[in-house]
Amino acid sequence: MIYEKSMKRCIELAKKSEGCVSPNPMVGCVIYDRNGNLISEGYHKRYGENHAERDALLKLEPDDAAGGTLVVNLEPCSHYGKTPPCADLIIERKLARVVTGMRDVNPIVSGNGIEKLKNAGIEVIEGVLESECKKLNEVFIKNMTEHKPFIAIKTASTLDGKIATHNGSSKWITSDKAREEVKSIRTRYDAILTSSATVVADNPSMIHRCNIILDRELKTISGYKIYNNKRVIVFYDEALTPPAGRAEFIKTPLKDGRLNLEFIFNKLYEMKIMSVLVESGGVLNGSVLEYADKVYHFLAPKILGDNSGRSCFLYRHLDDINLCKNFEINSVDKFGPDILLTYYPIDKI
Ligand code: AOF
Ligand code: ZN
Repeated sequence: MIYEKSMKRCIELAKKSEGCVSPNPMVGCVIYDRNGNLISEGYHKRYGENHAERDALLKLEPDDAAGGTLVVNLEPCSHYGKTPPCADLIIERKLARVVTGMRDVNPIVSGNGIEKLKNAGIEVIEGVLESECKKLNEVFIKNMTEHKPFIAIKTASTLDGKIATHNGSSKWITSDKAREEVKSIRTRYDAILTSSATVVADNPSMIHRCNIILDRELKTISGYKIYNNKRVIVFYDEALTPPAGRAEFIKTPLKDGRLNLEFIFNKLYEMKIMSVLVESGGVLNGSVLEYADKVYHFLAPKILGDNSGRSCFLYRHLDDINLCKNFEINSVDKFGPDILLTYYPIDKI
């Protein structure tokens, strides 16, 4: 397919905005003139700013793109939002052809942008590198279709799935290179979520613009490094009185003696926190697994072999191997001596 290379470039451009456009999708755009020469590129840089198509078109003189082709990873919008509709500008600039990666899942756009272009006599080619385009905007798709935040889990274990010895010794399982990659993964998410147990055991900094602590009994107040971050949200048992402090304390109902995760994720969505990276121990990882959309699993080429070592997912007792939760491996990458597996659940617990 001749537009695949251009779509790859759109995805590359879109990724430049990783961590900056939430709750909007990441979008990149390239434009060719009537002779097939690349004449402009653009992307949606920041929430509230120009969409990718507008960014690319406004770099050109009004007639430059006439008769040309515009390639974009998402259906051009048809609505008046923070900016006028991209579809209108494309029509005004007299493009002959528009190539898209996926339909917009936002119900106010979905299909309308394509229809507007077709009604104006523009040729539309849809679905180029569709699965890559959908992966790129997996957070946006989850948000728009389910009205919930996208939940990812990051864990780092030995080959035998251990994250610490029986007495909690865990520093460091993976290499510097793997830990650098963790920092880059964090920037893609609106918030990092951890448990009071991890804060108390490891006193991590987890430097981020928004940190969430699940702290039923309010054990972690101040002093811990995580509280030095820009924004800290603490979910705690609604029966307790919150301490004074600069964190945002949120009263939370319990379910089976634990903080109710469903309530927490709904609350986070209300607070416009569209994606969450969970970085914690096996117990919270196990509880979150039911809600998880994706797992980043670093594996160090080591075996702990201790039968009371702590595992990365700890939440049940089973006798039948057929009851395993199943996943689909998405990618395998190497960071120094370690590998990073990313995988997606393919069934419910
Ligand atoms: C595009 N190109 O680059 C983006 C699109 O709040 P607004 O006005 O920025 O509108 C956000 C909606 O516009 C968003 O939910 C999605 O449907 C679409 N985003 N569309 O054609 C872009 N970022
Ligand atoms: Zn738009």
